[in-house]
Amino acid sequence: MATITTWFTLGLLGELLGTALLAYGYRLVPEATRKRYLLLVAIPGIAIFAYLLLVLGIGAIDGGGHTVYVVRYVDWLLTTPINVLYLGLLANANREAIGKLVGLQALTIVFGFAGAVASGALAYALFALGAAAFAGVVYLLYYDVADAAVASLSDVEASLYRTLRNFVVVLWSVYPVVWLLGAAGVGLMDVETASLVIVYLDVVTKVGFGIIALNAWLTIDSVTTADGSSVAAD
Ligand code: RET
Repeated sequence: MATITTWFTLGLLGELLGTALLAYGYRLVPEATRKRYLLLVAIPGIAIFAYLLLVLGIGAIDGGGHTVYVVRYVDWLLTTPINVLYLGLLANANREAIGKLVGLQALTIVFGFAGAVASGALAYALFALGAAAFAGVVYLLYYDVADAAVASLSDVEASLYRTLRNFVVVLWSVYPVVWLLGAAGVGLMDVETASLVIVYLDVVTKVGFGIIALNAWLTIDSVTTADGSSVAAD
């Protein structure tokens, strides 16, 4: 029978393959966007370590009657701010907007973790704070940062911004639902099912985000190379 370790092993393989694929793409994207592209490789790259620890059975603690996977939160604390940082940089948003975006996303994860180890009403209060911080992230991505994208980017690049932004908002919104249904919340979803869903989402959100960007840069590069104009720099 498949156990939780099976899901973690699949997650590890997914993140390994994804990182290798995205690393290969580094030499294919336009030179001016390469530095920023490294962020996309780092996102699944960091998760390799998190999944390695999970497979080895390291990084889980008891959160008052249920298991809390600390490494998972550490992974998210590092990678989700990097992910929104990439969106902010892509949109040429100002420092203030990028700072808020990264800070609020980090707070989302910190509050979610605190809620997972707390119990009773406090757990839900902390969850609500995390949800409020995440609402701030979504707001910025749809308004301030989106406005910056429209004002500074070509149509194809602004369209890439919107695709990546929608991908993030839709898929990331499943995480708080799993938190609520899982052991940290009402407990309708057992730990194994929640882990399966999260492993699947982790690989799709991290690797999928990078592949969409890679694919878009390859297209943008071939189009602009063909007509002789250049792509916006870093
Ligand atoms: C928590 C609980 C508190 C409220 C909210 C949450 C959102 C978590 C998110 C996680 C995204 C993780 C990703 C991982 C990729 O590997 C912390 C569950 C809103 C958005 C993208």
